[in-house]
Amino acid sequence: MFDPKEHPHRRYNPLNREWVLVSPHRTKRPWHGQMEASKADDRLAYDPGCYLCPGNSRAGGVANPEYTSTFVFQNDFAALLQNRVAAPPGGDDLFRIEPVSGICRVICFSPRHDLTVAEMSVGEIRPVVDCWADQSAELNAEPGIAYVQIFENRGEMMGCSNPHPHCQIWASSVVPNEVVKEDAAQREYFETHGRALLSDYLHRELASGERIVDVNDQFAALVPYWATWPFEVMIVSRRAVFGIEDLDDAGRDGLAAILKSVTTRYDNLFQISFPYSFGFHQRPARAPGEGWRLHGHFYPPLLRSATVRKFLVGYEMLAMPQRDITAESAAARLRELPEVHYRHTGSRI
Ligand code: H2U
Ligand code: ZN
Repeated sequence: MFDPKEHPHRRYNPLNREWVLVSPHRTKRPWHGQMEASKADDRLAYDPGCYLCPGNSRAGGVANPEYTSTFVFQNDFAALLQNRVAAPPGGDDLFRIEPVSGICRVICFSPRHDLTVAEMSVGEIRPVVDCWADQSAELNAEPGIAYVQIFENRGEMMGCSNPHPHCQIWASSVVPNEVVKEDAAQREYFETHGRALLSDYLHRELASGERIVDVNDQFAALVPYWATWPFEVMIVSRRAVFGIEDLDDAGRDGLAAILKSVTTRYDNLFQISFPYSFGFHQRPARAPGEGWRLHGHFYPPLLRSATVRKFLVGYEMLAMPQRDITAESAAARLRELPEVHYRHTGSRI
C-alpha cells in the first residue's frame, strides 16, 4: 500500500507546473532539540557605518533623510535602467536578445537598524505594507513597466549585504520567468474552471488543515503541498485580490499580522534570526488579473538547525528538486511554535 508518509513520490506544483521529488523515508528518525545556542545579538538601534540608517551617506555620497517610518530610494547600483535604448528584440532561434529597462528601488522598513520583520510589531509592519502598495501602484502605472517584483533577502546566508530591515523592488519592462509560469497557470485554470487556482487550492487547504501554519480573516499561511524548501511557506490572500495595491484596510492589517506570525515562528524554530528570501507574486501590470490571487513565497534555506542548510545542487540542478521532510511535518512544526518571539519579554509583541 502506497503511503505518502513513507514512500518516495513526486508532487505537482500547479502554479509553475513542475514536479518535486519527496523522499520521506530519509527522515524517519525524529530529531530532538539540536538547538543552537542563540547568538548574542548586540546590534545597535543606530549604526554609523550603515548605509541604510537615517542621516547616513550612501554610495555616491547622497545622505539619507532623518526618516522615522519607511524610506524609499532609487537603488544606487540598479540592475535595470530606466532609459530604454530603443531596439527591437533581435537575433534568431539560437541567439536571442532583447533590451530590458526598469526601475530598482530599496525600501527601508524602519529607521531602527536592529529590528527585523519578526521583531517589529504588527503596527510597525502595517506602514511597510502601505509602502509596498503605494510603490506597486505607482510603478504599475509607469509606462513601459510590465511587472513589479517586491522581494526581501534576509540574512547573510541569503547573500543579504546589510542587516538593516529592508527589501528591494525591481520593476521591469518584461514579465520575469517565474511570473510568466504562474500567470499562464492561473489564467488557464481560470479559463477552464471559472475560478481562481489559488482560491480553489486555499479552500482545500483550509478544509484539511494539515499544511496550515496560521490563518486570519484575510490571509492564510501554509506549507504548500509541493514545497521544495524544507520550511517553505506561502501566504495567500483569502479575498479575491489581484495585486498588493488592491488590498483594503482590513487586508493590509491581515497581511501585516500574517507576516509577523510567519517570521516569528521562523525565528523561534531554531532560536535565531531565520534567513529567507521572500517576495510577493501579483498580477502583471498589463494583465487582466482574472485568475490571479495575491500571494507571497518564503524560501528559507535552513534544514534541521541554525547551521545545516539545504543546497539545491546535484540531482536538483540536473534533474528536479527534492525534499526529505514532508510538507505536512514541516507545517506541524511551524504551527506548534509559539507566536511570541523568543527574544521578546512581552514589551514588543
Ligand atoms: P540586499 O542587501 O538585499 O542585497 O540589498 C541592498 C541593496 O542596496 C543592493 O541592491 C543597494 C544595493 O545595490 N545599495 C544602494 O543602493 N546604495 C548603497 O549605498 C549601498 C547598497
Ligand atoms: Zn542601519
